[in-house]
Amino acid sequence: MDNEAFFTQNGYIVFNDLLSSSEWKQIDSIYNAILTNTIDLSENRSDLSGKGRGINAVEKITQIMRPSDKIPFFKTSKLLKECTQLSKKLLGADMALDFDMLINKAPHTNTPTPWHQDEAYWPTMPDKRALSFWIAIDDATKENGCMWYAPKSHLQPQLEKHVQLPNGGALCCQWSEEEALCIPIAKKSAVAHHGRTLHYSRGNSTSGNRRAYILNFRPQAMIDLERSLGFDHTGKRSVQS
Ligand SMILES: O=C(O)CCC(=O)C(=O)O
Repeated sequence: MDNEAFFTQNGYIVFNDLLSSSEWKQIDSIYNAILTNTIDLSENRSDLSGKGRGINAVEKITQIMRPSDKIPFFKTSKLLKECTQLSKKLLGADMALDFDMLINKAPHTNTPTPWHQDEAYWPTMPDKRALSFWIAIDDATKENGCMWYAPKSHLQPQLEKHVQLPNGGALCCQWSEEEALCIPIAKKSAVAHHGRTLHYSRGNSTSGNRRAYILNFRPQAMIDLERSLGFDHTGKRSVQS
């Protein structure tokens, strides 16, 4: 079965060795500088597990939205060109980059990303085509929090019911590992999923970081619609009704 057919049937697809070694090195060093605040992207930085209490609260699932707004490398990378082409092949010639983000699970933080469909985070749109490339900057394993997918869940006619975790945390719905597949991938590889595909990751119980860089694509007309609603994926502007 070719990639397009597999993705159409299952709602996710793995691309091995998508990132070149030279671009991996650049992202590795930029990513570390961001995590340690040597490059300050704190404006768009939050903890998907919800805000910890107290000044010593450990950030468990660091999420940084739209790093390419501040770091030109991400806008000119071969990786972006490659993912753009793949998104057009999988979902149509009008697919374009909507936003990018970094998600890291810090060592020994053991905090799952709850089950969800990305679409639950976005304004309702007439055209539901959307694709995220989850690119592993570290080897992603069951133990450090690789992605899990519910195959064919992108074909569900309705979104699952989602609620927000306390203290500004992630959106979540009810699902289980028994109804899903664990997809470990090596660093420099990627797994792409549809905006409606149910997914989750276990917590990181290892001594290293679990860094991922994510690129999200949708039809240009839907990006224009989002922006006209004041929605830009920074969480700073709310959707107008
Ligand atoms: O990195 C994770 O643990 C979750 C990523 C995710 O939910 C996404 O890319 O949509």
